[in-house]
Amino acid sequence: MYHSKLDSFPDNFLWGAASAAYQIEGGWNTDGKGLTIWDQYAQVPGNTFENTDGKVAVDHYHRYKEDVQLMKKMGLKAYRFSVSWARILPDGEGEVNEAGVQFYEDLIDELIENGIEPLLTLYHWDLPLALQEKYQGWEGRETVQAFKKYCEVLFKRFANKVTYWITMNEQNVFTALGYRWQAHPPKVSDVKRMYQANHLINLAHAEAVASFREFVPKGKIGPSFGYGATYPASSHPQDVLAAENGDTFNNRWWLDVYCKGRYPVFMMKQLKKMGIAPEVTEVDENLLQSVKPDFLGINYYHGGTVKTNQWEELTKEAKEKEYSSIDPYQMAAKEGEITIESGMFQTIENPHLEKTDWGWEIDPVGFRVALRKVYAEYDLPVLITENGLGALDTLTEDKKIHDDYRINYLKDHLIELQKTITDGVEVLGYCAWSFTDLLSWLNGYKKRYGFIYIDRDNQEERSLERIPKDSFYWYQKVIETNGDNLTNDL
Ligand code: BGP
Repeated sequence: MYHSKLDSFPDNFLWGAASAAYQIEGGWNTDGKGLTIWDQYAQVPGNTFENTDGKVAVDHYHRYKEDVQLMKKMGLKAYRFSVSWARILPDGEGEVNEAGVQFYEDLIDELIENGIEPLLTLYHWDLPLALQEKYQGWEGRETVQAFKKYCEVLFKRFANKVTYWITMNEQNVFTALGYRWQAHPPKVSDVKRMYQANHLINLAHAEAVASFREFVPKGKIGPSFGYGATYPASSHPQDVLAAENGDTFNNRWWLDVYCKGRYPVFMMKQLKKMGIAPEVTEVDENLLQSVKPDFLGINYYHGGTVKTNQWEELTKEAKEKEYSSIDPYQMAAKEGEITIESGMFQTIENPHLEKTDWGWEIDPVGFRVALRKVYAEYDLPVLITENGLGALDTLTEDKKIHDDYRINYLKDHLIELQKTITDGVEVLGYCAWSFTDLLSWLNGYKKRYGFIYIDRDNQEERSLERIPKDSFYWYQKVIETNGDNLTNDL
């Protein structure tokens, strides 16, 4: 749709920025905090980039007041952060650690006093280590109950202070990296276990939403999903079908469960045939169907492009060669590795898109495509819970960071967001990733996302001084004008 004039951003639009506990807090064993799976994982040489860890991170735990003052200076309307479960329940399920709860209460109070809406994420990947050891983490149903207990501690304590709550951060990402690609704890490579753990995480999400209705009746809750649209490589019907499969595999497998309370039929049937489908009881089904989120949190970095699946091609080849029997499984095994995707789609590069220094496609229009798709399909307001550019920043001698590349990235995405709002999508707010520089899970401290530079690198903590970048002042202006300045110079 072409719009000659764009609608303004809504008056109460939540202009925000985001973070996650492990990536900023530090204080890894301070004030009674228990260990998390990341505390342990990062200690094993070779697991993380240059063995970076979050022991000190950017020391937000001790400097949160200074950070909130910078948020205020920037004019931020909302701040998304996550709570570290092991600060609240050090062993994941037992005694409450009052000092941990108090830390978040102080942070929340500080935000509110400075006119900033807290957006609280319940789970951003730092599972208490004790639960991993006792119950095999998300593979044990006990962990679902522990999560419910943890959530209820926070619901009861902050019901009157926090309106917006996020259950799981990027469930699609952390399950794949943890149980398939061996890049996150628990460093497993087993897709059957991945789908089973993922199912239990769905139950944990649903339990949290159900309790939320009881304890925080006036609040709003939803997941944060790592979402991107799936493009077909061409208009060839096989590519279009592949894109359907890709979308189901990458997105609907989670979004349908969150929003419709059931798994998508085609994918479930496919996983059953492969013997890797999760075991779903009737009680589970009822629980999943009994809850619905209030909004969809969307983390948008990029989508993907796919072409027709490998077996389709191999079968065609076999027919052409007039093989008597066609067994694509065996043929594929001969040609290379069989994956879950083999029979559904093949991912390819998109020749129309530029990439970041880390090879992530840059696709602002895809942001609009993605938001339009989820809004049309699930009929829920969307909250952008992450979007941003990871880059190598240079500190000049006069202590400045001229990050025009980040400004351009954010600006392009925000203009597309404004078009999306003009199209008719209900968007509650936008949280740039991230407020300050922080620890990238797999890329250390040099991949910087923040509006505020932190003086530290992979090996050295240095002064941890906070230095606003050019993008800080640019975003300040965006917020001040409620986004009206974005299209001024178009
Ligand atoms: C998302 C995570 C964030 C953050 C971001 C950037 O997947 O929710 O926690 O890490 O991606 O990713 P990276 O640090 O790998 O560049």
